[in-house]
Amino acid sequence: MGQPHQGEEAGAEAGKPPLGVGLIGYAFMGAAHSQGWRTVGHVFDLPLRPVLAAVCGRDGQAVRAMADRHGWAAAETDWRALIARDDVDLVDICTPGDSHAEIALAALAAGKHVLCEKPLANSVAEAEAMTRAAEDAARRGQMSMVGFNYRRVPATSLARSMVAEGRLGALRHVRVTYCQDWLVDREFPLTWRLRRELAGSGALGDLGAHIVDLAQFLAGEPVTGVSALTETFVRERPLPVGASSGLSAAGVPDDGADDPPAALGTVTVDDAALFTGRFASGALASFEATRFATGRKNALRIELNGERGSLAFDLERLNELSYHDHTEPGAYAGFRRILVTEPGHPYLDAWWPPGHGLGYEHTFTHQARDLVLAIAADRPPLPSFADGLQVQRVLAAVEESAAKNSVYTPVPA
Ligand code: SOE
Repeated sequence: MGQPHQGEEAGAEAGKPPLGVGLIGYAFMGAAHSQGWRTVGHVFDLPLRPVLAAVCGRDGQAVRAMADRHGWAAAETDWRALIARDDVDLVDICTPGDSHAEIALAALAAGKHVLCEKPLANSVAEAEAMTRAAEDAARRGQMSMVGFNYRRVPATSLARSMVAEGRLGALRHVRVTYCQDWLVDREFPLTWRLRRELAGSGALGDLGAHIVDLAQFLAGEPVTGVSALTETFVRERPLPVGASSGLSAAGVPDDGADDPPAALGTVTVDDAALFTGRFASGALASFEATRFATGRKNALRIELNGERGSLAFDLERLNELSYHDHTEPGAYAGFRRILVTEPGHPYLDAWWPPGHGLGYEHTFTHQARDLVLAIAADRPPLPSFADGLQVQRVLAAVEESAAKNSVYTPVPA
């Protein structure tokens, strides 16, 4: 058998109908999604064969290098051209939030399936328009999903099953934190994530979106109201300068050599958000999202407390789930560690023998698997754009509450 042409797969996938993927955006999330698309067909037995058809980015040289590095068959510099390609069936949006709505609406109008990174949009209005378009498109057989990848850790999927089967009983508390520290250095430049017109918000939308979705996913119910504080600790930062930005300190085109000290720009988003919330059942929640937790690199921790027991997950111990069964006799009760690597655990049938753990990147392979299976079954995948809209409404209520000195603010249904 000759070598498969680029974009074709040998072996188990041969003969499966192709699903052409087009990726827009090629930074960290673009690389992580590429990993997922590249591996999913080799790990899971899927009814469709994902093909890395094209990747798009504004810098032609950089996107061609990324295509070569990550196995994309073609490179585009205009996202509209990517959407128009006949070999693209699914558009995967990994750009900053200010372009999510425009690209998703165009992709849905062009008859494509859509995977959109979180947060779904930079505003509730955008998220509402995207949700309407996605629900219309679903009636035409086009599927849409939001990239809340932490739902696809085997341990969090197992936790969801345990809550759904009543192992915790009536839920009383959810407490969840997502802590990073990459902004502690005042000299970190004013990149896109620190500009409201591009990112929509700061730690709140970037990290807070994850923990609101994960809390609602595990609890199985929506947050109905919040009281919030947000803060921007460092209000001015150096403008990006040098060849990579193409701008000198004075903000004019330059190769970056001999720049004077960088000019400062205003940070227009939050550095941290702390908020409490109430679930529909009356359970109480606490949330913390920060980029100033010095020493914490990507520390997501969540704990649920119910009448019959508790569950706790720590992203830094991704293959483990802590479980306390409160129905056990007191003498023997206590948190025990479930090593989530058994064949019967979510996603694990496809991977390694028990005890051989997975990592952060595998959540993107699982995300790709779940989306491909939904497309093949003509079944809307979760989390849907409507789920993304619910998160966007919580984020907006947080900002509204914080602007009114933490007054309790309902989340519109
Ligand atoms: C922030 O640095 C970030 O990259 C988030 O944007 C991702 O969603 C998260 O998974 C890792 O951290």
